[in-house]
Amino acid sequence: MPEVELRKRKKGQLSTPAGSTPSSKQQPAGYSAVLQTYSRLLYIAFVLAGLCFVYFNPTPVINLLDSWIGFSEQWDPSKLGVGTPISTYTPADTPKRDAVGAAFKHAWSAYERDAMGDDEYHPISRTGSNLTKAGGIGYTVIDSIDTMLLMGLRDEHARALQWVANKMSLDRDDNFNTFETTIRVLGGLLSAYHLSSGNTIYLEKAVELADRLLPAFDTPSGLPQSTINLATGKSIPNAEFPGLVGTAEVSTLQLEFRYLSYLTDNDIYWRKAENVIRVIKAARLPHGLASVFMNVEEGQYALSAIRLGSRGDSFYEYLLKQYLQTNGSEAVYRDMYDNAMGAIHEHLIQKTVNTKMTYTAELIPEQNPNGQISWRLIPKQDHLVCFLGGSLMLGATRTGALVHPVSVPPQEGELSATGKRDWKTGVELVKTCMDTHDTATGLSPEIVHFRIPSDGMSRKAMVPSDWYIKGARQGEFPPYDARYMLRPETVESLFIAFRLTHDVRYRDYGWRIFQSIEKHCRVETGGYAAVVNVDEVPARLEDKMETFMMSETLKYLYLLFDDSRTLPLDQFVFNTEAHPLPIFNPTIRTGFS
Ligand code: DMJ
Repeated sequence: MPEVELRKRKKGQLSTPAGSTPSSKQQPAGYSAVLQTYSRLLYIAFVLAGLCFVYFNPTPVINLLDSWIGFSEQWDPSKLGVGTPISTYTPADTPKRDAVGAAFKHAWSAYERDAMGDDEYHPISRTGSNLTKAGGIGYTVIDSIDTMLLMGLRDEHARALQWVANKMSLDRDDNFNTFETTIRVLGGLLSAYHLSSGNTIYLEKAVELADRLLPAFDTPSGLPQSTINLATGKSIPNAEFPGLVGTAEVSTLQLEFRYLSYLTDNDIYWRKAENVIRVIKAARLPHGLASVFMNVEEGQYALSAIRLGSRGDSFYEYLLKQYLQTNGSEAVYRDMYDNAMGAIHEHLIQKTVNTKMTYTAELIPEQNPNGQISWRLIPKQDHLVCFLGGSLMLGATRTGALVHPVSVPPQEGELSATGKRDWKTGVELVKTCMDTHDTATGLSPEIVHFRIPSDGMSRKAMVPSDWYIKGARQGEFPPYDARYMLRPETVESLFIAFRLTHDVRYRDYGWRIFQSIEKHCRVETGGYAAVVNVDEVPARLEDKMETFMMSETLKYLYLLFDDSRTLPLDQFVFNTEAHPLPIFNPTIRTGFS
């Protein structure tokens, strides 16, 4: 029927078209007026009844409004997981998982073609480079092996294994970053060892590397130096920050060293790594937070920023993961973690002014002329902080659980008060991290600033209104903050959130990010590159594919879409570079409390 006719018919309300009911034809002339009066009265009665209901029952209505706007303080598991039904298993979304697998192949095959064995890859110039002049240590190869094993890429793995067996050398006479070498190479070797069902080449290399790293711990405090010469064992003080070491850097070696001790029955790695946490625990700041620098001589905190981003992030991540790694058997990590999460909630968690986005601020120390210190809150969040949403949710189901295991998603009564607090904050932080993908490319920037009432910025000028990329100006070269360097933290949290809720919303978010990466970061000749400005289309690319693209970003995306029984979170703990290590019952008595 033509649309015009339809419209006509709606207008002439009681004009009866052919084929309408006979009764309507026989209605008296004043009938429509009476009907209208009745409808109005009925409408007024409804409104009055509604107002009375709100007046006498304000709470459910406010809660409904709150949760609709997103501010709810109520525990509402149905809001946090898709399912009312509790499920322990979700099948793979095979097409999406395989698309991620194809992306990994696109990245790996380009690297293998152009730069096999080099530490880093530059996909636009199709070249490789090494971290030092002394030659590569397998940074990219080792960081990628467990992803190949996970994806079942047998041929690629066979060639990578051959490279490790025949060409990999750690006898490199130059300075290597202790932390980066541990998380990428040692972590990668240990995970490859486990996932390859115990290929001894990986374990031998892991032992060799750990032995070469050990001299870094020979400092007065026991905190490891930032860099170490892998050939001579000479550890080099930090040139940029003399006498200092990054807190996250010294406290993010423990999963790897401890697991190596477990595998080899050699306590030395465990003792050295554990001692670092002992020193940090003793140096505790009164508010329970960690500054980002420590003094390597005395093992005390140096006056420096407190943040969950660079140099702070994985300190908090590894407190929880050390507790998980040994099956909850070391209460000291649980206590330190709970203490830190309490302090984070007290001092760092903030809400934005307009849309109440949850974020973590940074504290910057300021000294007045009398030497007094005060702390200034900066509404700035690194992309790195996006690990925290998933981590808080995971922590809530372990240190904040009243039953084991908790349901998927957790139900009312299964979490303690702090568990509920952490879960809720975790869910909100994941949401915030997703919201910061609202850019021209759909990718999130390296650093985000949030609106605060005193910033003097016009609300109208803000798009989106509650966060912005500082220093970004039309027509000028984009600031560092505006880049997306293929970082994994948001998809890491999405993977954990999905596993703990089975909420398809997290898969949808992940798919959106993956599509943006494909659209803007993919280099047609092979590989993926960093984007210089997430708010510029077409995107300008930087000639670098970070190794964590293959070790973390694509692995977490793959796992997000894979069968939820792959690498279950109650059997594996992921190191900070996404290398899964099995949870075990410790054979070493530590006495650390
Ligand atoms: C990775 O190397 C590790 O996750 C590390 O902890 C910090 N972040 C990068 C990736 O963004």
